[in-house]
Order: sequence, then C-alpha cells, then structure tokens
Amino acid sequence: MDDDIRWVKTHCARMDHGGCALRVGVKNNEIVQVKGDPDGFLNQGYVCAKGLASPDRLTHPGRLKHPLIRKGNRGEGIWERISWDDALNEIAENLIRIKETHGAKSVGFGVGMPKGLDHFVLIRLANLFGSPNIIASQDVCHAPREITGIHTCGFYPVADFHHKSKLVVLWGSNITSTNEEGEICSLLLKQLRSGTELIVVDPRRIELEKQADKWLQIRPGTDHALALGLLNVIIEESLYDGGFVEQFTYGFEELRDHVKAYHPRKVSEITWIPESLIRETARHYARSKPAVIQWGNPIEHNIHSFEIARALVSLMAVCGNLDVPGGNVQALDPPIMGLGQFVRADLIPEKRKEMISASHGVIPRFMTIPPAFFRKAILYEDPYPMKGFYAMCCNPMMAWADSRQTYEAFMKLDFSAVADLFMTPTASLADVVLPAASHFEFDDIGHYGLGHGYILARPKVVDPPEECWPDIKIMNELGKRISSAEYWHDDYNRFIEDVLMPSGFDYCRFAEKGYLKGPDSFELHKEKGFRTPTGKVELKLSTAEKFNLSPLPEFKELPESDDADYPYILISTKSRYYLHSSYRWVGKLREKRPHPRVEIHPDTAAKNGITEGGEVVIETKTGRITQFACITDTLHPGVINADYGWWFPEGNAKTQYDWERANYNILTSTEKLGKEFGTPNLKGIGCRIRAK
Ligand SMILES: Nc1nc2c(c(=O)[nH]1)N[C@H]1C(S)=C(S)[C@@H](COP(=O)(O)OP(=O)(O)OC[C@H]3O[C@@H](n4cnc5c(=O)[nH]c(N)nc54)[C@H](O)[C@@H]3O)O[C@H]1N2
Ligand SMILES: Nc1nc2c(c(=O)[nH]1)N[C@H]1C(S)=C(S)[C@@H](COP(=O)(O)OP(=O)(O)OC[C@H]3O[C@@H](n4cnc5c(=O)[nH]c(N)nc54)[C@H](O)[C@@H]3O)O[C@H]1N2
Ligand code: SF4
Ligand SMILES: [Mo]
Repeated sequence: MDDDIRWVKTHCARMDHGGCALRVGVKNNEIVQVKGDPDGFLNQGYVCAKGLASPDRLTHPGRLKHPLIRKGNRGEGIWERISWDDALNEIAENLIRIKETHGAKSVGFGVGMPKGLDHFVLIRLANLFGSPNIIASQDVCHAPREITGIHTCGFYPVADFHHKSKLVVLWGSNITSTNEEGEICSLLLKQLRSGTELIVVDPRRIELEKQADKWLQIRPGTDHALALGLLNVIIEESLYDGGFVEQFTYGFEELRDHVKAYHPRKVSEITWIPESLIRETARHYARSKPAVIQWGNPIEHNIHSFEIARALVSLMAVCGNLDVPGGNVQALDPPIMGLGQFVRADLIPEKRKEMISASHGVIPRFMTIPPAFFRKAILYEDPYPMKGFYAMCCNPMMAWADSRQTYEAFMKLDFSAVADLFMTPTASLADVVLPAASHFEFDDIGHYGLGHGYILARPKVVDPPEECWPDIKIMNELGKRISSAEYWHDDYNRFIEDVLMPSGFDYCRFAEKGYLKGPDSFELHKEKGFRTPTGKVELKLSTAEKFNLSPLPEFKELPESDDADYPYILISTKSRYYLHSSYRWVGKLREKRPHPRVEIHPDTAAKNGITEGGEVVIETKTGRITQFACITDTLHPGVINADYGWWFPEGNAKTQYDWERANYNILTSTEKLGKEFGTPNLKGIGCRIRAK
C-alpha cells in the first residue's frame, strides 16, 4: 500500500443515476485509484467500468477550463476566453434584456438527467427569475411512471429491492447495464442467488435472461397490450387479491369488463408473445407474493406512455403488490428539506397557468416542459416566443427527439449559455460556454428528489482545475445578478446545509454516515387509504373527465403505423459504457466501445447484404444515419437495436462534431406526441437498413 495515498469515501455519480459507494485514493490532488466500497448501502462493493473510468473525466486535456464567448457566427467554433465576471454579466444582461422585452417566461432553463443538487438549484434559479419554463427530459424519463402513479394510487411505486420478493419482473429494464435509479443490480443479484424468481419482458435477450424463469420477447411498443392481456387472465381466472381489490380499489368492475376485450389470443397477435406464455406469466405473477415490477425506460419511450404506466400500476394493484415489502412501494424520505421549499415554488404561484405546456393540455402535476413544446415555441412562437436559454448538465442536440429540429431551434435563439465539462454539439451552438466542475470536485447530495427514499453523500475528493466551477456556484452567482440577491448565499455550500437541516446532520457527519434513509413503512393504506380523490387505487380514474384522460388503460394502436417501406422496428438501448451522449471523450470507455453499433439478427443481416462490422445505413421517415453492424441472435429478426447518443468529440467544431452522422435522434420525430406528457416515439419506429 502506498502510504501517500489518502482514501476518501464518496459515492459514484454522473455516470448513471449513481449509487455505488466508492473508496477513492488521492495523491497530490489527483485520483489514483477507485474501488467499490464493500460497506456500500446499495452496491456492497460493486463498481462498473464507468465508475472505474470516472476520474478520467476530470483530467482530460480537452476539458473546458475557462469561460468562453462566441466570436464569429454561431456554431463556427471561434471562441474567446473571458473572465467569470464578464461571462456572468454577459449572461445576466441578455437574460434581463429578454425578460424586459418579452417577459421572463421567454427564457427557458434546460437540464438533462438529474445529476445532483444542481438540478434543483436550476429550478430555483428559474423560479426566482420568474420563468415557469424548465425544459427537461422527463417526458421520456420517469414523469410518465411517477405522475401516472400519483394519479392512480397517490404515489410513485418504486421497486423495493431492499426486502425479499418471491418474483421480480424486469419490464423493459436492462438493469445490469443501466443500474436504474441506483437500485444497483447487486441487490437484485443477491435476491436471485437466494431463490427469487425472475421474468424478463424485453425484445432482446438481455444478460439477466440467462437467470430468468420466463422471457417474453415482446414486440416493441406493445407493453400496454401485454399488461392488459395479463389482467384479462388474472381476472378471468380469479387470481387477483380479492381482499385488496374489494377494500382498496375503485372501478374494479369497469376494469373487469374492459379487459375482456384483451383476450390473450388477441394480445398474442399484437405482442408476438405466445398465448400460452401470456397465460403462464399471468398466473406466475398473480401467485407470487410479493412480486415486484422493475419498470424501465421503454415504457415511456412512446406516445402511449400514460396508458402503459396505467396498465402496469393496475396490475400491481389487483395482485396486492402495492405498498408491501418486496413489492412496489412508496419510499418515504428521511427528514430533509422538501423540494417545494428548496426551489421556492411559492415565489411563482402562476407557474401552472403560464408555462408553455399549459396550452398543450398535459396531465396535471407535470411541471417540466417537454422539449418538443419548447422548440415549437422557439420556431413558431406557439404559444408565445421563446428567446433565451440557460442550460447545464444536458446535451439536447443528442438527447432530444428530432435533432434537426433542435439544431434549427437553437440557431434561432436570441441568446443561449451552456455549462458543461467538454465542448459538445449543444455547447458549440451557444453564445457563452461555462466550464463546470463535476463529481469528485465539490460536495454534493445524490438522489435528492428521486423518490427512492434516501439521499447519498458525495463529498469532494479533489479541487477542480483552473477556472472550473460547480454548477451550484455558477447559479448562485448568476442568481444574484438576475434575481433578488437575498435568495442566494455568500457560500454556495449553504444549499447543502439547507437540505440537511431538518435531519440534524451537518455535511461532515452526513458524509461519514454515507446516506440518510427514510423509515421503512409499509401498508400505510390500511390506516390512511390511498392519496387519491376516492382514497383508493383508481383502476378507473375518477378524475378522467375533469382532466381529459382515458378512465381505463387502453391499447389503441401501435406507436407507428405499419409501412412496407420501413419493414423493421427500430429500438435503442443505453450502452453500458456511456451515459447517454456523455463521455465519448473518455479514453478508457472509448476503447471499450469505439464505434456506434447497430444490432441486427443474422437472418435480417443476410437478407440485406450486411456483414459483421460493416457500415450500415439506417433510415426512418425522418432521417438517415450510419452505424456499424453487430450481428446477433439476441433480438427478433424484425427488430433493429441501434446505439443512441453518438457524436465525435475528436471531430470538427464547425460541423458540431459530426452531430448528424450516427446520432439516433436524427431518426426520431416529434410529429406524433403523447397527449399527457408530450412524449415522442423514441422506440418502436419503422425503419429500413442497407449496407453502405
Ligand atoms: N433516442 C433516445 N433519446 C433519449 C433517450 C433514449 O434512450 N433514446 N434517453 C432519454 C433519457 S432517459 C434521458 S434522462 C435524456 C438524457 O439527456 P441528457 O442528460 O441531456 O444526456 P447527456 O447526453 O448525458 O448530457 C449530459 C451532459 O452533461 C454534461 N455533464 C456531466 N456532468 C456535468 C456537470 O457536473 N455539470 C455540467 N454542467 N455538465 C455536466 C456531460 O458532459 C453531457 O454533455 O435523454 C433522453 N433521450
Ligand atoms: N450505462 C448507462 N446507464 C444508464 C444510462 C445510460 O445512458 N447508460 N442512463 C440512465 C437513465 S437517465 C435512465 S432513465 C435509465 C434507463 O435504464 P433502462 O430502463 O434499463 O433503459 P434502456 O436501455 O433504454 O432500455 C432497457 C431495455 O428496454 C428494452 N426495450 C426496448 N424497447 C422495448 C419495448 O418496447 N418494450 C420493452 N418491454 N422493452 C423494450 C431494451 O432492449 C433494453 O434492454 O438508465 C440510467 N442508467
Ligand atoms: S453502476 Fe453506476 S453508480 Fe455504480 S459504479 Fe457504475 S456508473 Fe457508478
Ligand atoms: Mo433517463
């Protein structure tokens, strides 16, 4: 052991939702080693390739280290270094100018996957500035399951991996690669080792399929049909939890009549899953107590996300798996500051009426703006003009559906500023670019606001280089310039203390402990009922008419209509080596996955003259990209699985680092959107392929 190495306990972050406890070795302000912490509350020693490579983000020579202002035309890649003071003043002047001319709401505040406390400081910044428009990716990430959950049963039903389940259903969740919401698969793997059964619902044979009792190779975009088919069998065969249904559900008779239309034979035709397997799965789920559904991203990657989430919560409810240990639960937070108080929601009382989404009739409680609506406002001033954009922790040029539309919209903005670690396709279109400090370089709190009932300590390990600032500090200083200074602190770390205050912990003690968890309390409904208008789980929504929602979950149609010119169904899967579009510039990760890959079944490859490793043209009605063939029988011959998030940091700034070449979102469109969440079709899209 090297005696000069100082070991610091922290948690991994900003490589996925985070969660693994780490022991980080530091020498001369540089991280020299990372290990999984065996005492980790979630990971118990586990660490993945991304976690091990995470320190390399900090030391890359191409990292942004100084604020930059655009010289020359937008997107030309000509920048001048400026001081922090000048950068912040430039941003403030422009945002205030737009506010005075068009109103505060004409400035959007952009963010991507929640990464840490900065996510909530951004919302606070927007609220204090007076803009109701936070543009985020929630339309395709978690809002459908969280908000549909709240409308249906009064809470967001998360998978409880902390207590033993008889059966786990991985429904479109590739958890060994994605570590969804920090529910590290070590917890799941531990359960599987001790006899928990497993069902996988996924068009691809994922890694965990090997350990599964059943694999339902579903046709992409038909998850609601499957869930309704399972309900049909469970109700027809009286396998449901009669006591729970009787006492705690509303609208069971209507659901019973409604699901008669989803006979497993018909559902089999829609989903491609054999009728017998649908029946056996229904029986298996209903007879396993407790059973938990770990739901993944694809349920909200198409326009029917609301219907899918409704059907799945109904399934959990009728089988008595809601609010029980080892089922789908309401995770209670530890005593920490509530989100509303932190973001000062009280200072923007008209938000709901003023936000862009108000004119689109989205579901109540959905408080971020779907990117499709934001771009419509920029391009067509519908419902009003959007002129300014402040964005951090996101790369919309890659992450939002229809990248060409994103490009056009960003080119039309009056002013935009972007904070990132690296020059990205999005940052390259900004007027001011700010160098952010990142994980390991400042004290942070993980999992705040994510609904899993705990927060994790991410104490600082090293100092940030040169002029890199944590986003919280950037916004603390910008906030003083664009809103009333009284709401901002002398020291930005006060935000962390504010969150912890009700717990009685200061950051130091919190960091020592590593995490704070809320109480395990189950079956609260037995005392208090469910927090819905009827006090019960609303299998039929009592508010359907009032909010213009379908009262019962329905399968209306496929996400896209069949079109013989586009005979294959396109999906994407997150790479285990990258976070969305992030970190293609980290050498250790790039070595593991140097090129964008498209998975194609051997029969389909042969039919289209495609060979292993060859360049493949993928085309949809919206656009065309190329990726490299990976021929595999892990997926259905009718399904194509492409990589998402690809741009080329080694490329040319003038062409936004080849943002068009392999970028999956060139293939997606915002023409069709789900009504409730403004969700576009990211998966389940008609495509065709050919060798290049
Ligand atoms: N087609 C398709 N589209 C998708 C998805 C999909 O599966 N398919 N997934 C969707 C989902 S689930 C999500 S959540 C979104 C994600 O969308 P985004 O969050 O926009 O995705 P990223 O590409 O990871 O962009 C994050 C950026 O933040 C930067 N960054 C990292 N750490 C920091 C930091 O500390 N400070 C600052 N300022 N910047 C930092 C990274 O360098 C990177 O450029 O994409 C959605 N879009
Ligand atoms: N390595 C890595 N980890 C990540 C991320 C990352 O970018 N990279 N992103 C993080 C974020 S923000 C999120 S939201 C989570 C998401 O984590 P996941 O929910 O696991 O996300 P995906 O990889 O998009 O999709 C999971 C699975 O859905 C399957 N699938 C595709 N279409 C369908 C369909 O129509 N129905 C069904 N049932 N399955 C389908 C795919 O084959 C894939 O195996 O991951 C987080 N973790
Ligand atoms: S699984 Fe996620 S939290 Fe754990 S080491 Fe990997 S990237 Fe970090
Ligand atoms: Mo996400």
